[in-house]
Amino acid sequence: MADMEKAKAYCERVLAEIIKRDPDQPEFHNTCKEVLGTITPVLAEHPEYEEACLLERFFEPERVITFRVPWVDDAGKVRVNRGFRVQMSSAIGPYKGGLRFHPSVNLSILKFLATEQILKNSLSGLPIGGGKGGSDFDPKGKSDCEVMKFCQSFMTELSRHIGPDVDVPAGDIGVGGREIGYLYGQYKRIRNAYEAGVLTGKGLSFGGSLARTEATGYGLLYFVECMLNDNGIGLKGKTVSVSGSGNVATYAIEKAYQLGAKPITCSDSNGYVVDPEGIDLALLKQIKEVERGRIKEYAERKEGAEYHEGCAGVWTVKADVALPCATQNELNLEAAQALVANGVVAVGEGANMPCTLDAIAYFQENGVYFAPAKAANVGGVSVSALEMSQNSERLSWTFEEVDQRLKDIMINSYKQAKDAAEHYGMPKNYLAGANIAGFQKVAAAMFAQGIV
Ligand code: NDP
Ligand code: 2IT
Repeated sequence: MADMEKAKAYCERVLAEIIKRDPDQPEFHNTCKEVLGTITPVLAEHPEYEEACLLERFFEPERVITFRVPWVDDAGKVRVNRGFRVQMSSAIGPYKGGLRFHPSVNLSILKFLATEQILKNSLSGLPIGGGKGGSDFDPKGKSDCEVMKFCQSFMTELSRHIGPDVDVPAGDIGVGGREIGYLYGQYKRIRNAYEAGVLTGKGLSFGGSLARTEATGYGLLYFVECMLNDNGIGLKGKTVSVSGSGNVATYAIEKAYQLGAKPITCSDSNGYVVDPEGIDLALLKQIKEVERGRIKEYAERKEGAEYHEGCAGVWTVKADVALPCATQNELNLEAAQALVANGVVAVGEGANMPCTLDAIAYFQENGVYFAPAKAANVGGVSVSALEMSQNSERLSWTFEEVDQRLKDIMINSYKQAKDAAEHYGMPKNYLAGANIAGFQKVAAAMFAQGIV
């Protein structure tokens, strides 16, 4: 008991210090609060961690790089963006995590994502540390040539800081196959070497892995199915509301169908679509992946589908399972109340921290099964790590082999979250379980490696 009180005081002190030191980083504070609110039992078992300032080191990035990204647009005008890479933790492997290109990108968001990535990567069971990067560049409305020029300038600087055994970026919001291709081309040109393992999410003809495109969305559904089966509910026949219409949302919808559920919504930052017949996946892919259009066009082209302005409204649609797959803080307390009032049984986070802390608490208080991002969306980075393995052995595995490994990883992620939650007396609190299981491994590695 005394140990628990001491551990709690340690967590509170560290959180207060983080907020005082960087008062203008609300997203990062949110992550720190969420993690520190759940890992006290581990710290109570390991009083030596406090003496080693383990938490102070865990939440302080090993290195943060920010840089200028100048480029010239199609009209000949010079543009200047800001580039970042947060190398958060190399305790259990090289820094690993995506790049986000979105006007909202700043240090607070990237530190939150990099911290989540440490614990997520630990839960993957694969040897990867935590990192995240990106830029406030907005790919929307830019020509392919402009995107290429931006990517080349971004990589010209980033290339000094990454490598197959150092730091391995991949995609995230605004960074997909097109961007990774341009980034890889420039890296290869600068290094004059074919170091395929420096980036993941590459095209299949130059070292990409089968099933990486599908991995995050598929993995989310494997996790949610496993959680529902384990609780005697099942996924078959359930209606599913999905937000977003990018990489994660699209393949979550695809796998939901394959597992016998019916996805009825999707969205973008302008609004959302409801299709009571079930989302037409071919039409969605045509609009978003081929034409790079807006989700509004879906309702214009599909009879029976409705479009509504304002993306948050998607959570007012009645569904059995809700899968937020767009961005952080997209599902707040009000949305959680609407979902619960409509009888939602489970929520699975495809995006990183899409639910606010009060929304999560509301789900848990109301008996909604809650699958937290760091355990439920680990499929993407896991197949990235499998891509690194294939690059190292200079071989390509079949889709079936990668997909089977992905399934095993997701089931293992669920088990780790479940077992840790049970072990520490918080059954079904998969968020606490995921934080604890992810943290234990990283903390043990940090402690064993001394004060670095
Ligand atoms: P994409 O760029 O492919 O798609 C993002 C989607 O989210 C788009 O529909 C976009 O709409 C919407 N969106 C973005 N920002 C906002 C916003 N501020 N408000 C409302 N909607 C928004 O990205 P991904 O699908 O790759 O990523 C989605 C989420 O999943 C992110 O949180 C990401 O960190 C997370 N994730 C991604 C992984 C991956 O492998 N790609 C792995 C694990 C997690 P619009 O076009 O209008 O911007
Ligand atoms: O948030 C994430 O896990 C990702 N964007 C994927 C990172 C990766 O390295 O594949």
